[in-house]
Amino acid sequence: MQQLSPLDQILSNNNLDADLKEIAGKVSKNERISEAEGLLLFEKADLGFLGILANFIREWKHGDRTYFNRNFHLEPTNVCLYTCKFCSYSRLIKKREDGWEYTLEEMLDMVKAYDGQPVTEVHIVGGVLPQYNFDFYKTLFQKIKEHRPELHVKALTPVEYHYIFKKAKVSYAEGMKAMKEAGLDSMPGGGAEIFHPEIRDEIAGGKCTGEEWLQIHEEWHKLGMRSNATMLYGHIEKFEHRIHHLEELRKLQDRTGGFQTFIPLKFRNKDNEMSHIKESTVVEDLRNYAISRIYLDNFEHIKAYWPMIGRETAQLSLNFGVNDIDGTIDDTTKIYSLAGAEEQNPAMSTEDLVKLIRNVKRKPLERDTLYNIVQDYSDTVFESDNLYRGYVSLPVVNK
Ligand code: V47
Ligand code: SF4
Repeated sequence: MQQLSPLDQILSNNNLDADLKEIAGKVSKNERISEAEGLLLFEKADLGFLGILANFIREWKHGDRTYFNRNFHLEPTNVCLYTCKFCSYSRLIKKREDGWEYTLEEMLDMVKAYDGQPVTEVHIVGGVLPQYNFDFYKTLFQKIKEHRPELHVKALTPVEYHYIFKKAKVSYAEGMKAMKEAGLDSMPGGGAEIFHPEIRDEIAGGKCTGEEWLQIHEEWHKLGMRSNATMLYGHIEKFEHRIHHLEELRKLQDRTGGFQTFIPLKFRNKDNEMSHIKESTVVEDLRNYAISRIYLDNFEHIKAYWPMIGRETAQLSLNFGVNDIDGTIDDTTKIYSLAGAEEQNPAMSTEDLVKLIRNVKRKPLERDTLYNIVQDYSDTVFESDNLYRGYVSLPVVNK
């Protein structure tokens, strides 16, 4: 007798609630679920059920393929005008001398430090300060491209763009066009937090609104360019705010198709103004990945940011809708380690990453930022593997 797939078992389970069964039916037919159904999943679906649905979609879209990239981070400054309550940087504006504010030359030197290394992307993100204005960033992008044209520049978020365009008195459309001409290749997903003003005003008041974040991405997509999206969850928001956030992203993606990847970001509570809030559990993190995968039917990729959640949860997430685990970054990023992320010096070699993926029976593929395959590591043998392969003719040392 043929064995039923996990999803077929759900569909033939007479004890399952009718509303959950209906959602499973929709997933099996590749149909979109509604906002009310998304909320229902958050409120009552258990981890096992969600994992089966999300993994069905993951494997239907990507099979076992699991992507990572080789990138490095540049953070111009860790001082910021804004005071987002979840951010472990924001206090530093009062103690500016404790932070760093790199010059253009210093930043270019940091890029040059990677010369000859097989990185394909630089991810630039940091605090907002007046000296990092429209002209500064245009020049930075131009100079990086002059130095290393093939390096993909994934830089800044609508938080910075909104601020610098306003100061330079240019529209979002003009501003994004100028950034593209200067060498910007794509936009990372940061600054999204939670779009709903009820929550955003409370935790990230003063910076661009949710609507403005979406408008800037829309202008960027209209230029034929790609970007990512994030959601900061697990603090004071309710499930309905998460669904509102996902719905806004899904609507924009229907209009433009410009998003590549959705990255849920788990709130970490160390050393910020929300330290009293308990962090979400691993079960809740996995549920959130799975529901994101189910809800965002028009997003190709769901990414787990391993420095934030740790290596083991990243491995688990590959069964809950995730098909990308970001890059082999090094300790040039401090945003998360300052906030108490799992990884204090988040460096993972390509070998570590490949083995992490292979150990859970998935297929590791190095990609570039736009998901072109750079290398398939399914069968790669690493130098260190040979150490265990029986070079037994080592000289025997007599004591
Ligand atoms: O917008 C800040 C978040 C984001 C905390 O696009 C925090 O490939 C949790 O967007 N706890 C920036 N999160 C990082 C980001 C990102 C990361 C990796 C890949 C990509 C991509 C984008 O970090 C901020 C904010 O939401 N953040 N503080 C904290 N305490
Ligand atoms: Fe500034 Fe970004 Fe931190 Fe907010 S999250 S305080 S905008 S660095």
